[in-house]
This record gives sequence, C-alpha cells and structure tokens, in this order.
Amino acid sequence: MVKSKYTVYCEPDYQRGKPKPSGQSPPDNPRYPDPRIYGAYASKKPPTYVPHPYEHACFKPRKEDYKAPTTSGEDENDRLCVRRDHRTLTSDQRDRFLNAFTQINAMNALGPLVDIHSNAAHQMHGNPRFLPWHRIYLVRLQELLQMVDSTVCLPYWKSSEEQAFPSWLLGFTPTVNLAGGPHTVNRNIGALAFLPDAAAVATAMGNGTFDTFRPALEGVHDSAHVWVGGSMLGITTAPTDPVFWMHHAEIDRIWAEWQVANPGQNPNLLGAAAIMDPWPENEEATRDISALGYTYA
Ligand SMILES: [Cu+2]
Repeated sequence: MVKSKYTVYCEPDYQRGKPKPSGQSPPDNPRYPDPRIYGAYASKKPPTYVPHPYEHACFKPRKEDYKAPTTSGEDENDRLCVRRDHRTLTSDQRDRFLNAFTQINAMNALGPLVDIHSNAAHQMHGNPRFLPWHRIYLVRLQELLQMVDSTVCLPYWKSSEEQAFPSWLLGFTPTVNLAGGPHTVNRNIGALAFLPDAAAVATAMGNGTFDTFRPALEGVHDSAHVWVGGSMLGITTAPTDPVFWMHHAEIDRIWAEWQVANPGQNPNLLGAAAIMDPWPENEEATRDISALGYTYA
C-alpha cells in the first residue's frame, strides 16, 4: 500500500488493536448545520463531543480524498456511486468505509443523523413511506461519507443469501453521541430470531402491487434487525451500527429490483405524506436511484 505523505491520515487496522490517542481535538462538522442533510434538526446544536476509540489517529481525511461539499444531483457528469455486495470489497475498500464512518462520527456528523431516526413524527415505519424515506436517509449518510472520502459507496449486506453477519464488522463497535447521550454499538447476533432466507425475499418480490410488496419487504427487514439484536433492536440506536446502513442498502436494492419488474407501481402518497421530511425530496424524486446518484452492482 502506498504511504500517504499526509501524516495525519492513517489506515487503521480494525481487526488488530486500536491506534494510540494523539490528543487532537475533533474537526468541526463542515456540513452542520446543513438543512440538506439534517433538515429542521440543523437548527439544533449537535450533541457534545466525547472521545471515540479510533478517531484520534485517523479522523483527518487524506487531502487527495477530500471533496468539497457540493449539492448532489446538479452535475450531470458526476459518476454514479456503485453500491456493492460487501463480500466483494477489497480490504482497502472496507477500511475506507470504516474510516469514513469513524470520521463522520468523530466530527459529530453521525449522531444527529441517527437522532432523526428517533423521531416517529417522520412516520418512516409501517406505512408506504418506509421505502422512499429510508432511500433518502441512506443518500444522506452517503453524502456524509463522501465528504470524507469520495471513493466510498455504501456496501450492501445480502443477509438472506449469506445467513451470517459480516465478519469484518464484528470488532467495529463505535460509540456515537446521541441526543440522549453516548451509545456504544452492541449486538446479540442470532439469539432472538431467524434471518429471513432467499425464499422469504422471493415471496416478497412476488407481490405485484406496492401496497402488498412494501409490508412483505418491511417484514423481512424487521426480522434481520431482530436477528442482529442489541443496538439494531432499537429504533433510536439502530443507525449507530454500520450494519444498519448495509442492511437498508440491501432492502433498497431489493426494492430497486422490484421497481424494474413492476413499472409504474409507486407508493400511494399525497400532500405532506409525500414529502420525505425532514428533507425536501418528495416521493417522486425517490423513484429513480440513478437520479439520486447511485446504482447497485
Ligand atoms: Cu428505519
């Protein structure tokens, strides 16, 4: 691996021990407050900073990886971010994902995003908003990750096929500052539920209308949350675990595949229900993933 001349950057080995604290203070979150990312939450102060295990040696992005914050979707020449099955990532790609996740956490960009998931007023579960709302939620995380490292695209976890937890995440249990206080990721893998299998996903895919497909897929999604357990069991804590985002990327990928097979089948949402608050996107803007800047491999 080529050594960077920027000494503030390190490529942490998450399997093997923690880097030594450097005594540095965290960088400001350059995206906070940014209503595009945090919606109305941007007017609130981000939670206070507490140290995280990995940030001190590693929170600074490499200069060559840094991309100035931009408003996505405006540059037609922007290449699509390719979301891949996590099993196909190189170790460098895995490290970059974990490093970017660590860094957005260290700069308190992650906590406020997790807190948005705590607010049931957004009505993002148990109704047709479930899929479009989480699609935008994932785009917001991806924007934060790319602020640190423009090469990072969210990987997906095809749990129905894999029937196992991604082993490279096992040792990665960050502490995230939430409005209610710091939360450290924990898991209770396989203790409370069965992981839905490929047949369960195929059954969900067999639904020909959005109103039957959505609850079937949401049920598959729920079971995987319970299967991971721990932080993933709670709506207020689930997005602190990187596997939450990889699990939702898989749910989003399944929906994208279903959309191709069932053209014109869209969530039936009108008026305020069609706005993916706290963000400005409406339901129609969530239909085409390439328009949102990504694709699935
Ligand atoms: Cu959710």
